[in-house]
Amino acid sequence: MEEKLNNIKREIETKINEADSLQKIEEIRVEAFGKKSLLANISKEMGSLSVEEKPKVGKMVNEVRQALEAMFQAKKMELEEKALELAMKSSKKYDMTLPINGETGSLHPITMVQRELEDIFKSMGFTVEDGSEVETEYNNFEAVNVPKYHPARDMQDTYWLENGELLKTQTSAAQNKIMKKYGAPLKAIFPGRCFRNEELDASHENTFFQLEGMMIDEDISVANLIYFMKNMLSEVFKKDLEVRLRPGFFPFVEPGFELDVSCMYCGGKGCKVCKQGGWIELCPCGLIHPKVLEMGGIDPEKYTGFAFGLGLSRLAMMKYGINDLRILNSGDLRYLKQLGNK
Ligand code: FA5
Repeated sequence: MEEKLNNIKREIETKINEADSLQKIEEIRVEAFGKKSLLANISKEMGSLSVEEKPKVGKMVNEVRQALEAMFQAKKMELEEKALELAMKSSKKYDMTLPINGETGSLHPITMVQRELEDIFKSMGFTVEDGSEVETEYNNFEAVNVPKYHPARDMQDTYWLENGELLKTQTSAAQNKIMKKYGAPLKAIFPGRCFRNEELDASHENTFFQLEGMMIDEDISVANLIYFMKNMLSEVFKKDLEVRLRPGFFPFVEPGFELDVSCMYCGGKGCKVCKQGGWIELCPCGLIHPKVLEMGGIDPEKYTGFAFGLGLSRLAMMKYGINDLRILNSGDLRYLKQLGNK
């Protein structure tokens, strides 16, 4: 058996050494290692060996296979390199020695702000979660305490799919899944693209980004919420911002708030971006409704938590001094190029 194995090894080695094309080496792979190969036959023949011989021969077969596979891989790489070199030499379009003389791209302003926020929240102990863009009606509405025919649905008219699912209107759609996945205590943010059938203007798009966050633990209060929100905003804008909290209604928080930032374009005097109001609505938030915790499998008697839904597109707008949100989705490189370099 040993001699037979050595003969096979020599035979395959010679073939690998002589292979001069990628096609040839592929044929050798099938012949040498395939199901009907000589090595496979030897393995089958081992069935007739004695109990003492079997492990010895088995070890030898493995060693030969490993040595041949290493040799095969090395040869394949060598042939691939040669083929690439040849292709480059024969192609007039490619000259690897030419200096790169093209424009390089940049990240989209929303991606840049999103990444910055992710870093800020990660540094405060939050994990970053993903959510899907297509959601069930249950996750988008019911699981956040917005049952069928609730008037809060009117503000979030969306695009429905034929299978009854929808394009998510809010990142809150991921709350239930995340609570069920991790339970309490929990500290997570989940950015994502949202869709609404909206009347478009300088601060409303039908496709926009939000970044949602949740913190659930024992004794979480509004003070924790304010602390994290202020910290995050002053990190993003590198200065202390004027913010205001006013009562806001969302069926999934109780109490609920609207966190507004003073308009950066007009300094609070009133312009088309802030709809003459002097403030930009940026981040609705509140303490998570006990019913929402319960639907997420978390005991509301033991745990409380806060949630916020930051308008990421609007934040990018403010950070980069864009006065019309629609620019972000326009794909207009004249704007995006300038913003990418900021
Ligand atoms: C919500 O979507 C709630 N899910 C937020 C929330 C989460 C509240 C957790 C409480 C707790 P709202 O519809 O207000 O709330 O949207 C949140 C933010 O998304 C807004 O403040 C705004 O900045 C942004 N936003 C909403 N609609 C649009 C739009 N059409 N275009 C651009 N940004 C939008």
